[in-house]
Amino acid sequence: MDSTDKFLEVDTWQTLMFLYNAALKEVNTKIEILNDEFLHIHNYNPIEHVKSRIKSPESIVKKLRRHGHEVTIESMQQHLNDIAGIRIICSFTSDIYQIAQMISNQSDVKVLTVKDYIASPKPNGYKSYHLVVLIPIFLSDGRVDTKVEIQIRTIAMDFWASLEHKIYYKFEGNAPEQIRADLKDCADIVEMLDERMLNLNEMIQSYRGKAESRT
Ligand code: 0O2
Repeated sequence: MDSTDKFLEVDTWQTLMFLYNAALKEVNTKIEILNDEFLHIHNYNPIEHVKSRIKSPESIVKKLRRHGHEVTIESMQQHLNDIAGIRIICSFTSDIYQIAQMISNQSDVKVLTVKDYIASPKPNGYKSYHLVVLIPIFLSDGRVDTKVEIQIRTIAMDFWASLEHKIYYKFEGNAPEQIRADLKDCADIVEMLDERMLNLNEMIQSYRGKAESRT
């Protein structure tokens, strides 16, 4: 590769990262508005917090290699959906589906894929709802549709996933059987906890409804 090619590659990389960052800003704003609207109408905040990130070059290379793909910018654009990623953390499982629906219904959002690891958890116990969407970015000379992966999960699911992620990397994907079994047990506890918290919240809502109808 001569120096002109290298320059062009750096330029392409910088343009792409600019687009992914712009797409994250767009999605973050959409989520903030939806949350504010929900608060305004239902007097309730479904989103606990939102995290967004651009995948690091190191993780991009690792993921391309893990899937047996060429390590090039074109290959990254073609094969990776989660270079720009947003994670929405909600209180209850029911919030997840509502938020996913509200995002998908927006006319400028095109849903490319949906993976519902809540209805069908991964064998290790991982639960989360993943959407890959295309977001239009309007530049001075036109529109560029850019991919963003949106992960939606409860606080409890997020707690489990962050510990599992650390363990996965610590053991390079080969954690001892006992640790994997314990993690799966914890995933079952997380599921039970989410169910109980949801039931508790429904009970609280019905008490509140009864109290309001009396006044
Ligand atoms: P990172 O470091 O979080 O960016 P993949 O399954 O990842 O090989 P794909 O098509 O991207 O391929 O699938 P998927 O299932 O939608 O997963 C994308 C992301 O979801 C992952 O990105 C993780 O963030 C998260 N994820 C998926 N499965 C698991 C899991 O078993 N445990 C945890 N903790 N997170 C998971 P990366 O690039 O793998 O990781």
